[in-house]
Amino acid sequence: MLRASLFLLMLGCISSHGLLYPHETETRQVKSLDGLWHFRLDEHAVGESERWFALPELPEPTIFMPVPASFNDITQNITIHRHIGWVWYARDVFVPKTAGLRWVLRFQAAHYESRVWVNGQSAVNHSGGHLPFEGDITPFIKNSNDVSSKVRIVVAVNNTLTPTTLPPGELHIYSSTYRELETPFDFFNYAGIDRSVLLYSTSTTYIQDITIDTQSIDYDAQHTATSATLTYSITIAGSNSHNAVRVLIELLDTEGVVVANNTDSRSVLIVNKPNLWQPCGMNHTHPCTEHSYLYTLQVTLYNDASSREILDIYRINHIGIRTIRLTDSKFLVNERLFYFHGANAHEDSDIRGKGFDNVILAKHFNLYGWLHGNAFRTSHYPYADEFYHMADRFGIAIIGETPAVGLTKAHYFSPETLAHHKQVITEMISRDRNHPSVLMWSLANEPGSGLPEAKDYFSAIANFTRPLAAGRPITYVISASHNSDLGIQFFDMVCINRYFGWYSQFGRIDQIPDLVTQELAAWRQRFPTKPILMSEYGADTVPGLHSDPSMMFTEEYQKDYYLAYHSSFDNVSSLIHPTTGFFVGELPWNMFDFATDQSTIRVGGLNRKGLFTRQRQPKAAAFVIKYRYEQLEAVPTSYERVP
Ligand code: GCB
Repeated sequence: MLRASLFLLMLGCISSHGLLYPHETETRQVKSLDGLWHFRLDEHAVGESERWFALPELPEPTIFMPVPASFNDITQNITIHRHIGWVWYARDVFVPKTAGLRWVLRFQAAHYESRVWVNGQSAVNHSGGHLPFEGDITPFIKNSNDVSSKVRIVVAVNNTLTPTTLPPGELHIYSSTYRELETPFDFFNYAGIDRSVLLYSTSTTYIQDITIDTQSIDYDAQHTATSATLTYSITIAGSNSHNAVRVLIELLDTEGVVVANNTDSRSVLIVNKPNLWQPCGMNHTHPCTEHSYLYTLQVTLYNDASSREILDIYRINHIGIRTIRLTDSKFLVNERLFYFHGANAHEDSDIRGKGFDNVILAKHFNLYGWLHGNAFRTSHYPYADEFYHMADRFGIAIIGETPAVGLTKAHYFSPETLAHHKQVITEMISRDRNHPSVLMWSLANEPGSGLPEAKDYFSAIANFTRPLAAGRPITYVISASHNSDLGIQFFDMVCINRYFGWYSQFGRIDQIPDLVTQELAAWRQRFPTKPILMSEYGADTVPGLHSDPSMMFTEEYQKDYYLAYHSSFDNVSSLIHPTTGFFVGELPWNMFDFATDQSTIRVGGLNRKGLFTRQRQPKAAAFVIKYRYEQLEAVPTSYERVP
């Protein structure tokens, strides 16, 4: 029921980043700028001094470049493939001029450093790939006598990584023709405008940000949810900072019925008999091919306390009611044990590189459904928003990871990197926190966490993130040994990547079970109150290569490799041993083969640890994992009461 008291929001006193997904509503238009843009390399870095942003056309030679896509694999030109430095994109667009609207130019991501000009004027700059950035371009739109006016958008993007970027990198200039970007991570540094570009409108006074979390769920004796309390906050921004507006917050079920509402900008919603969002692939939930329950949050902004004039409406259609709790040995979702069993991935595919594509997106989720895989880590950077939307829908758990991969040298743990890391964490959590599928934040992958510098660095990262974490546990993914890591003590869970039988004990599948058992026991002994997850394990496999007995790189070896790990996992699994187990999940490396730098261990420039090829066809091990996950799905789980 609508509350009687309507709170007036005074504008102008609230500031927040606001990375709401650009959805179309009654008050918002969204225009896609995806398509073919004019593109050229800037090999001598002269574009900015020659003011290419102010020219009617980019200087020749230009080519057509699809957006979104990484530029590297679109042509047969090796110079474009391995280009390091600036590239330029340009296109014109018609923006309808409408009084009372602001137009925002939004880049879902571009890698790495971006500068954007609109009609020759600097409109927005951003540092860092994998996360959106946007700018209000209304002031740059020319006045004309027509109802619409042409807008020229020019974008320069630079993929050079440095010791203070995330991920870090180092440019080595050996001669005028020989430059290499050292990338201390194992994936190709694809670049360009690799996610969609959108132009969207809002009213001049608008809903800037929304946060919503499940605070608590009450259950009856049969563990049926009787009520849930959600906390939310709404941020309003706009041109008229002295105006008073009011806001209506409504939660709608899948039938469109309002089940809770409020008129405070920051308050709670109480939902009776809520339908819970459930992660898929557990005995008590649903298969990963079926939908989880999602509500819609509708926020309506009215002009003032008395008028019914609507200024803005925004809807989030992926609200999941669920809680997360970690005990010393279990990962609980809705107070029931959750066991991560999926596979890690990369945003990577033929021709597109890291370019977003709905075809790849849909195939991704169809294959997780086929595999009975209920989780993935967004290794090693935040993925495109659309992955989170689909994961919410199917109940697939996400461990959201920052691009802090490759922090392997002491000088990378600098104050500059720390400041940027905090900025990235803020942007990632601001963008992704309302997705119920995000169950944990991973703040780095395989840092040099045994280096003395790592201790203070990760203490600072943990302290910074904890108040922002929106109810999720925090972690980072470890390659260091149990007795050398200095940072995980500040975090909630131990996630380890281990490659026994691949990067060590070559060909010795027989050694794997004991090594895994000892490894898990050693971490448990050091951190008896933190659950443990195997966040990577895997073996490169060339599809079609066979041998019996199995040899490294064959399909048989990959099968044997996985089977050798599983008995050791099961001995300490919290799923199989609810009272003594502490091992909460397994994520093979990798779901798909993916591109990386050329080297003697990367046949064809690919990391071939995929259960599937880069073209998304299964290798033999995919059937082993599918069979295992079907078995894991059948294990019944108990309900843990909050003490
Ligand atoms: C790892 C890294 C991952 C690599 C993988 C490998 O530990 O986290 O980025 O791709 O090993 O295959 O070497």
